[in-house]
Amino acid sequence: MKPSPVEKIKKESDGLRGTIKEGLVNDLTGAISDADMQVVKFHGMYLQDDRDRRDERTEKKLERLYSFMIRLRLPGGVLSAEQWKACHHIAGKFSTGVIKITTRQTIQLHGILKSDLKPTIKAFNAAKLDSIATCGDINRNVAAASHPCQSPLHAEIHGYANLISERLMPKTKAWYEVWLDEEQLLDKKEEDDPLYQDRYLPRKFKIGIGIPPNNDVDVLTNDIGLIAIEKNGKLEGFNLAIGGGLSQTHGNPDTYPRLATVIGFVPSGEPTLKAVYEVLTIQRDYGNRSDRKLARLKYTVDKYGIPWWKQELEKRMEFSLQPERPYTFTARKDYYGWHKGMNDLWYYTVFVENGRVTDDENAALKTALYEIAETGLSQFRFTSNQNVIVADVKEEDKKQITAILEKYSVAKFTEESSTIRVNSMACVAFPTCPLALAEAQRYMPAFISKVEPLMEKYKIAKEEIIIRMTGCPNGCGRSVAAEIGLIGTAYGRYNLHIGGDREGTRLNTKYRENIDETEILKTLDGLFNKYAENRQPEETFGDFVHRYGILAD
Ligand code: SRM
Ligand code: SF4
Repeated sequence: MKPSPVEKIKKESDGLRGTIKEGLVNDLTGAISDADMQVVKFHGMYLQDDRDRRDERTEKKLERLYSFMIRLRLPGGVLSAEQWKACHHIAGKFSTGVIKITTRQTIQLHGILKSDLKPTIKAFNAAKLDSIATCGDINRNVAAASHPCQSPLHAEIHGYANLISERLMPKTKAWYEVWLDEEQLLDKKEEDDPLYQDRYLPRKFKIGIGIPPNNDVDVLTNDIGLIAIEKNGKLEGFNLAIGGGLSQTHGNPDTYPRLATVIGFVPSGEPTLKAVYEVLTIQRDYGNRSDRKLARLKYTVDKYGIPWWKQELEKRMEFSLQPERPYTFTARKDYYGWHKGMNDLWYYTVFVENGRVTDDENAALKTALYEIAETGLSQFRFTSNQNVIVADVKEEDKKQITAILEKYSVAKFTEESSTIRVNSMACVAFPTCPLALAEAQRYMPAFISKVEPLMEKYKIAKEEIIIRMTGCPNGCGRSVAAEIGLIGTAYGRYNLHIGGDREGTRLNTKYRENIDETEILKTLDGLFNKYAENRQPEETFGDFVHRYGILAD
């Protein structure tokens, strides 16, 4: 089958250099060439335009209002106070000013002009931060369980996130050459890349590490999910799960969301790293390079089947997988407010609505986090639910941090927001995402304000129902893995999905198609009524939907 055009672009990109340097100095346009658009993704950036202003620009016969989004590589999502301050200043100087925490524990800045790309990357580099391989057909930011209070394994697991990220980095030095003006290597052989070669992977690749019993990282939605197995407080190794991925395309029945399948156990240390590496080599060699809609690992897993995968993986690893070890997930959430870690340090999880760090009518969050960073008394950890943890705070410094959180209404917004709001999540969508069909993060807060009274009405306001919205079926806000998922179909219209479980081990199912807000609220009203009247003690909304046969309606 004929390779997709992106395959040619990768191969001919001269180690991901393309003609980016030339494109940067072409001031006739705010954009870059179509081929370079693909190449810069591997450097952690996307060419976008302001979709709110497309019509106005077309009318004035102007080119689209182009700018770039940059996404950082932050395995496990940790920033020091100094790095937070740097991000704050970089965001203010070169981007829209909003620091966007993503669903994979990193940050994105939007609205960066082409002429500001190099200064932005240079400023990040000065803060020891990079954006290498956070997009493109390559391993992305490695996500890991966020809450240090919850497991003695936490620090060790974060060590793995870093090790895996490093091991799966591309060998090309293009990022340093293009953005930091470093000298070109004299001997290109140093860039020989046994993993990615010159073709990289057929498609994006994601790895998450979870620590039961909290599945805050949504581990099974990743191409590779590593589930930490502990015995007497020590890490024994990981259950290895492969083939997770959430995207589907409206009207294309060959595409589907899938949770990863656990195929066995690998001991900690080198065997884990080897197993991960070889899953990538198999996907590199067997993944679909013709149809990008069918190129994710999940399709390669289903095409060849689990027995074949195990056999091929064992052959390449040169050792056998052990039988899967027992584990249970009981939650998938962030624990807001102050909690004490096993290391005697304190952690305050701040609710960041849809991951947008800014100052607004609810709280002066951006100012507060900057002031906290200035004290130098904490680190910052991002969660896969788009929140931030003010982390590693000493007992004696807690008071000072609390005062700042209170002064700027951050504590109030975190502690007094409704249960449904703090368990909600939405992807970026308009105005920057080129693939958005409907609003998500700009609409979700107002939508939640309309769901809250329904929950009050049926006295279920304390239920921790997971609700998520995405502006299209790509699933960036993991809407198909929610108890209630809204998936954009057209402007103002969504498919309503219900029945995912609270722990992240069962996807939801489409219940109503292409409905508007009035219809969504009416449907939820009916569902909440049934749930309030017929649920069993402790039964979650997602489980009730299945037991009560709602999906057959
Ligand atoms: Fe995503 C594409 C934003 C997590 C599945 N995603 C995009 C792009 C880059 C649009 C594009 O291709 O031009 C979006 C940029 C919007 C913007 O303006 O910022 C975008 N994705 C995001 C983020 C920022 C959503 C958020 O609000 O936090 C998340 C960044 C994560 C990160 O830090 O790396 C984000 N994307 C996800 C997730 C959730 C996850 O990984 O846990 C998924 C579903 C899981 C999965 O990968 O299957 C996801 N994004 C996609 C897809 C569908 C991929 C596929 O298998 O077909 C696309 C479209 C594509 O790749 O063609 C996409
Ligand atoms: Fe864009 Fe769709 Fe992802 Fe939302 S889910 S950020 S609309 S690609």
